[in-house]
Amino acid sequence: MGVRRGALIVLEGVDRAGKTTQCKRLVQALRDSGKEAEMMRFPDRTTMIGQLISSYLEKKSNLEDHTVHLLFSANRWEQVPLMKKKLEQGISLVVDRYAFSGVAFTSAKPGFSLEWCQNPDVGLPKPDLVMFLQVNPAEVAGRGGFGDERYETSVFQRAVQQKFEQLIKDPSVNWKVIDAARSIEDVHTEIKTLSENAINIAENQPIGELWK
Ligand code: ADP
Ligand code: FDM
Repeated sequence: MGVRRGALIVLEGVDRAGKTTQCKRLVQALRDSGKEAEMMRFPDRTTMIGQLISSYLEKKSNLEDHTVHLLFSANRWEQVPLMKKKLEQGISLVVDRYAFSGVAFTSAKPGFSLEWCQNPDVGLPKPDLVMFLQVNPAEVAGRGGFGDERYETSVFQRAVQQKFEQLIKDPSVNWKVIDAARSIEDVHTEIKTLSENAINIAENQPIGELWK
């Protein structure tokens, strides 16, 4: 009997929704219950492509909008061999942002259709579960202000939020909307339960292909 594969679990949501906090808590909880789990995040700023993206986000360089979109996608594709290897070894991956951020952020810019934005990510490993941490901007104002990076303005974040709301309607993706305005602990409890279910289901299924 082969090793049961791990699950690909993604957390999405706007700035300060609690994605990073919850990814870390989830990995710890899964490990505590004897499951193998690792955290990943996109963009992965450590690679050569990631460094181009990081410099763009820090406003140290400018990149044409289509170009940077394709770099974000390439930054996911370059991790695919490693992701598949880990999943096949039985390690569940908990991922802070994925292709959905890619589409929501670029399509919030003028002149970009959802379809054009999705195309470069078609065929990526399909998440077994995507949790959207739902908050309204007024509720998270107390979690601190915006930083200085590109995209960190309330006007742009509202446009991004609307694009996420369109993406969530896609029934080909296993979306779960989480009320992320609750305490860290309450949000964690729900995320952990959903993730454990997804891990149990995924272990008997092949890895899917996103948007295909
Ligand atoms: P994101 O990764 O979505 O930008 P973070 O996890 O970095 O969000 O959280 C942003 C800030 O809000 C951090 O200071 C974090 O401690 C705090 N925070 C996260 N979740 C909650 C919550 N449920 N309630 C209150 N504060 C939170
Ligand atoms: N972002 C992230 C994109 O525009 N496209 C993508 O494909 C991804 C994964 O980059 F503003 C944006 C979203 C956010 C920034 O910030 C990354 P964090 O703080 O590293 O998540």
